[in-house]
Amino acid sequence: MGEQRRISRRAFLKASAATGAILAVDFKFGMNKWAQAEEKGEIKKIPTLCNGCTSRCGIIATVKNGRVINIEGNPEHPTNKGTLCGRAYGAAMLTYHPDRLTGPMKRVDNQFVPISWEQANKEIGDKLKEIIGKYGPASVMYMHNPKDVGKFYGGRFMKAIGSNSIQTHHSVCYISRDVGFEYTFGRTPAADSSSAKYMLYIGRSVGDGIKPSHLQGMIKGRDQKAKIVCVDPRHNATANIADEWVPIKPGTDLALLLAIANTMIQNDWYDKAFIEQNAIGFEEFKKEIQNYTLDWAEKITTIPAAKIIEIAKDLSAAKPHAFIDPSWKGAFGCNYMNSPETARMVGLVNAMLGNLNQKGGIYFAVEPELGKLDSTKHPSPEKPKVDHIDGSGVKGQYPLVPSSKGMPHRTPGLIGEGKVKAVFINHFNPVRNTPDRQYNIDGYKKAELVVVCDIWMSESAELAHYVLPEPTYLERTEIVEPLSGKTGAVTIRQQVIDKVHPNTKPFSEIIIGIAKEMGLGQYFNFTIDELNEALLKPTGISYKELKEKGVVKTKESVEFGKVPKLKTESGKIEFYSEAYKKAGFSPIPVWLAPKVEPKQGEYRLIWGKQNVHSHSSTANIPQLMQVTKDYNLERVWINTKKAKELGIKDGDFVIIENNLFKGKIRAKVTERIFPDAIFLPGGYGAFAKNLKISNGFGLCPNDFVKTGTDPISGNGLMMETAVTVRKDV
Ligand SMILES: Nc1nc2c(c(=O)[nH]1)N[C@H]1C(S)=C(S)[C@@H](COP(=O)(O)OP(=O)(O)OC[C@H]3O[C@@H](n4cnc5c(=O)[nH]c(N)nc54)[C@H](O)[C@@H]3O)O[C@H]1N2
Ligand SMILES: Nc1nc2c(c(=O)[nH]1)N[C@H]1C(S)=C(S)[C@@H](COP(=O)(O)OP(=O)(O)OC[C@H]3O[C@@H](n4cnc5c(=O)[nH]c(N)nc54)[C@H](O)[C@@H]3O)O[C@H]1N2
Ligand code: SF4
Ligand SMILES: [Mo]
Repeated sequence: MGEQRRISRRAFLKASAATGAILAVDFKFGMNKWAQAEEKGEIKKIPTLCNGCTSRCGIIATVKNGRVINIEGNPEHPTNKGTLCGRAYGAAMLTYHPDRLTGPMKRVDNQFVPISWEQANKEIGDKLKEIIGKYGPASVMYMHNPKDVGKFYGGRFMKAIGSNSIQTHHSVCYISRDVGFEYTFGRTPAADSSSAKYMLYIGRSVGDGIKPSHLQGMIKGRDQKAKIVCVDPRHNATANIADEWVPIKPGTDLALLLAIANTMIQNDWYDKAFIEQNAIGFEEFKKEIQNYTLDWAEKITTIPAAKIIEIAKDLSAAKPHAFIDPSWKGAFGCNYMNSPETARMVGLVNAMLGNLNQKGGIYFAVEPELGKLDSTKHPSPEKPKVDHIDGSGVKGQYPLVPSSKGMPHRTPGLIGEGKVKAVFINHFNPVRNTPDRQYNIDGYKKAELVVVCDIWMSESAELAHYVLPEPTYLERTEIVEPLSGKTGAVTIRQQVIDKVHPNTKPFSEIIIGIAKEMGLGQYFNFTIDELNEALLKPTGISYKELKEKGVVKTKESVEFGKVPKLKTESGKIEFYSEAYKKAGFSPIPVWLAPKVEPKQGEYRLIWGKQNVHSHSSTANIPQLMQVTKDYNLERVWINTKKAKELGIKDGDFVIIENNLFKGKIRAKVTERIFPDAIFLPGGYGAFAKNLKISNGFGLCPNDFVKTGTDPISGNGLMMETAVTVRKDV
């Protein structure tokens, strides 16, 4: 034992004296009895849903003496089947985090001062009425993390005030993917990885961008000898499991897919009968696709022609038990000008495999239809008649962008143009999580009213006029949610402990408070329990049972082997889209280059998830931040050869710069990244001063990206940027 750790006789006596003092205290206050009572406290196990990320896995919380002392995965929940990722444990610490907001606040002379809920509701309600009176309801924007409780209460409130201006995080997540699939199949499919023989993952890091069921399915498929190929500029966490990593130049997956389709057609490697029966526009597509030769694709993507042939051949040899994964954000979610077209091509190549609702192919998930409130007792507000102020779904503007999702990255610009006057932000941090810090700060500062509902002072909350605190997910009940999958189910997030900070309010109650103040209380004349009973009614499942189990299966299931009904305009798979044509875009997917082409000496900045963090918000959780520090996870990935040219060694500080931002960070020098790109993890670079652990740590890719929008799907072009890299001297 080292010298300092040896307890001296003097120290021991001192410690004994302190123990004596505690015993004396106990004699006076009965601490021992209290401790014994605590020890014997009843243990309760309550199922609910994790809030560590959007996957919302089922958890079972162990509660003792009013505190959550453990969480474990709910084995019955289809999203995670009993497993949890590390972030779930980090997220559970949020409830007891010292940075939490404890009551409503108002900004006065650039200081936040506590106010009462009555004052907050009255002032926000009055200001909203004034803004609606002066500028019309469309100038009020609601921005949120699109979960059912926020959709229901926020959506109903917006209807009640007559505004369609609703934005979700999709334009910085997966809007292009959904638009691409919408105009191909009428909806986004899922992959049946557990039964596949060949799986192609394009820009999907299954072990980093975690949804446990995706990872579980992929591993099951692999264990049954499926071949897994990962196309990514980076050797990501799918490549760790895959048989093969195929590096690609970022932003060029569309060229790869066009060439795969061409190869399949030229060699008759596609399912002709399936296409004849279920698709339209294939002849026109066939003509266009001839332009996309292997040599052409090799030059654009850097993938050798022979490898492209091999992928096309393997896919078709394993069809219909093969798929290209519908993916999430990485390659075609919201990153490049051509993302929606890449998504369309992913859909069409899958269609050529005839794999729709085939085992080991792609399938359309089923979900139970939930009930509604009785409208004779609970009047429903009418559908607003005004257009979405950001142009989503509006002819002549962004006709193909779903108006329920909108384009939140455009809001600061719309505030600048005087079109948006008030923003209500719930469970969303657009100031940090959309591109271009200064554009965001300048924009939100010009709004007449910014209200933010969060659990702590995010970057967006710092710019608010009013901050309204929610209790954390363990302290509130939300609405019953349908779960989609191979079979349907319903699930619920429910309160497992009393509020730690009694002056916080769940979002549902916050909305009701403001609505009442504005004279719209009639639209919210029900409790959340009454609403949940109504939602559950058609399923025949009792509210009590759902609360006991956390998740209950419903009767729907996917009919494998049968082509599902398609919800496109034509009712068929669309190789040729009339809707695209009407909107002024090519009805057949054609090659579209990325918007930015890095010049000599520049690098494309790509970025993505890490398995221990969610977006930019969990870095403020000390236990998760410690993992980052222990493993140097904040470093920027630079290719070994390039690093050598630049005189950069592993662990050196480097400067990353472009005309928007300059930042310093250590380098991770690795063979695992495409030479002309660098990779930053997306979880760092917080600048909100009250996020005391994450503030100022690491870099955020959004700082290097100029705000822009793709005209087809409205995506925020989050990887359309080039930077320079040099050694810090
Ligand atoms: N740990 C963790 N898990 C999460 C989340 C989280 O924040 N943290 N968030 C959840 C959410 S909301 C989402 S959207 C998903 C995202 O899940 P994913 O989409 O899988 O995650 P990303 O890391 O954004 O992107 C995946 C890969 O795309 C690659 N990529 C970038 N550009 C290109 C390109 O041009 N071509 C190709 N082929 N690949 C490219 C990146 O190198 C990265 O490896 O994760 C979900 N799960
Ligand atoms: N830098 C960076 N930007 C990103 C990403 C990234 O990984 N890094 N990912 C992109 C993707 S894929 C997506 S989906 C979006 C996600 O973007 P966001 O939806 O903004 O994601 P988060 O950062 O998880 O959470 C947003 C806010 O919700 C707050 N919050 C957490 N729990 C609660 C709660 O219980 N109630 C309330 N009211 N608020 C809560 C957090 O404190 C945070 O301020 O970001 C996109 N942009
Ligand atoms: S993937 Fe992890 S953080 Fe996300 S909901 Fe599931 S357990 Fe929680
Ligand atoms: Mo996302």
